[in-house]
Amino acid sequence: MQPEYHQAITRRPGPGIVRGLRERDHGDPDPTLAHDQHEAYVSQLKACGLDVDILNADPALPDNVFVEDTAICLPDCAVLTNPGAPSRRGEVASVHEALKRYYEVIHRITAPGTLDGGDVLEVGDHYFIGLSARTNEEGADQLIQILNEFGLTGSTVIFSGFLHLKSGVSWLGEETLLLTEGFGQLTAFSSFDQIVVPDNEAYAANAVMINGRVLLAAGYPETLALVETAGFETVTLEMSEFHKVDGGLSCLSLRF
Ligand code: CIR
Repeated sequence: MQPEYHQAITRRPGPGIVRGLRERDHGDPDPTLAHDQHEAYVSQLKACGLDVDILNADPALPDNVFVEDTAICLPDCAVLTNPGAPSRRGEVASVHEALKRYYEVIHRITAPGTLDGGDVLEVGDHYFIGLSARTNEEGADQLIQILNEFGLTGSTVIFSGFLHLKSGVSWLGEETLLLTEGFGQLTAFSSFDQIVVPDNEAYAANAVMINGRVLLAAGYPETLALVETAGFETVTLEMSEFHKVDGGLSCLSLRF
């Protein structure tokens, strides 16, 4: 199955990005460079045929550029998340306002359930939900119930070593996953065609496939070669400033 996307929602990075959450310190992101990298990202979304709704940054919410974590966009309904990091819960309200422009039906994950969009991997009609420091069983169960209401299915995946499930695995359409070696060994992904990124390029496992084109982080030549050899059209984007606060390509947009 090859989905068709028409719309994206993104949010400009603000000066607050310097205070973004991170698991390890690689230095603060430079807001000006982050702004330029984000503009290039938005241009690519447009080049892939998407209309892009760009929300303004809220300086009080350091991580709000990572809109992917605040909602799951299904074909017939959107689901607002309850992000696992308390400092990120304030991001949901403005994404809700934006989603009302596109969805009549909007559901919500509620406490004690927590769920980050970065833990939800769409593979056609099935959604893999990573259980992480941000997404708990209760949040995953609530999402699976909503998926089932709309004729879709979901299942949980236990993993370690990454912030979010999609930090280590991306769906490239049909039966193909781009993923780290460790994720490739998870039973959930054993039946897929796997493009395995080398360990020293693990960050490149977070990619975005939009309408036949694969967006990859720049600076990971072996992964780029593997994806191209598998027959995909690719585009690379500089992601250095988002990487410093644990963000990848998928985190920067909601696509539907
Ligand atoms: C956070 O820790 O929540 C942000 N600094 C990074 C979020 C990245 N989002 C994603 O992987 N979906």
